[in-house]
Amino acid sequence: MAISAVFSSCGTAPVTPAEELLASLGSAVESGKIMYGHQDDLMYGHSWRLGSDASSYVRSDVKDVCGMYPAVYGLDLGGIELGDERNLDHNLFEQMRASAIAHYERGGVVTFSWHPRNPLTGGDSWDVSSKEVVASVLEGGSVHELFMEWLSRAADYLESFRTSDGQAVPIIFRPWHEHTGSWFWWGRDLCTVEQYVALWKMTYDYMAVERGLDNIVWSYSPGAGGVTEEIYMERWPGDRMVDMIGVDCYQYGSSQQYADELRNALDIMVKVGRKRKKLLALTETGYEGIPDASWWTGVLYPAIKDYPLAYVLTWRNACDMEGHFYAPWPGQVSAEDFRAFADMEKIVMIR
Ligand code: BMA
Repeated sequence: MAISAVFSSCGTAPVTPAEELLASLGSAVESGKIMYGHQDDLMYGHSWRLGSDASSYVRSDVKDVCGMYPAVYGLDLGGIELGDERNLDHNLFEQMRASAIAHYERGGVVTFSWHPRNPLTGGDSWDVSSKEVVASVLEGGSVHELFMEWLSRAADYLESFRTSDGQAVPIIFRPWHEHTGSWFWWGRDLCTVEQYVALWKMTYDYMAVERGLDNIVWSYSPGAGGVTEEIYMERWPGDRMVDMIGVDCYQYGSSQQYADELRNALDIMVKVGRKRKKLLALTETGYEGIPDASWWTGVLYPAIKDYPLAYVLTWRNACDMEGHFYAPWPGQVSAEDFRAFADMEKIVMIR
């Protein structure tokens, strides 16, 4: 199913680029569509990486398999905070921007996660050696000034996404994700509820209010593991600072375990989304290495099809890590099944 038919009408009268995106996502959800997304799709694939000459951004493992691009293109800001030329997965920031604009101009949607360094220890996002990190970036903390500089670099970058005629590209931004787990420095055991909420508020106030970035759709995405409605909402930043809600959920064990965990999370999101009037998405998912040849139509699709999801995004196809991929490539065991998934009436891809 190709996207053009879906994105023709907007419900209310949106004013900002972010509101326009929310309105079109909302009408797609109302018509029962779910967009398919893939992280880093245009940057590299299972056995290739963009060179310096790749100006047209046409290569994609997903397209090589089914002839269509994912409708949602995920990217990560990690590294922007230090002004790096490349992000944590070796993508040139400049190429990320150019490919995201190309994707938007094809009719697609762009989303960013952020795995920033640890501002207190100098380690990475996964450095959980100190429980003082969130406290230290908040106002009055020892690295507050440094962290505000990090936020300003991220804001500069997100602000720079413009089409050739100067139109701002809307971006679904998903900061401080999987915070119900404790593997990132902003995770559940690493800061208090108040500190997490203050971190979100500081990020939002700086980017949305002080800098006035009106192209950002704010997305909240806890992890699925052991989540209850109470845990899902424990660190809720507030209705004003969240536009969409999601969940990150991967298959590690059996398909049944995955489907159960996913449905549990999606049921919670349906309740929360209804109450707070927020759109829903499966913000990260996948089965590493996709060893199940019918995973797409046999496991993922049945688990999501009855939920009003704006999109489902599978994680990246690393070209430099053996077996670390979440979308098929030509010849991969689930490629044929993925084609059937991509052709489903409900599933939205772009050409
Ligand atoms: C993780 C892995 C890492 C990667 C990180 C950020 O899930 O894929 O290799 O660096 O996401 O993209």
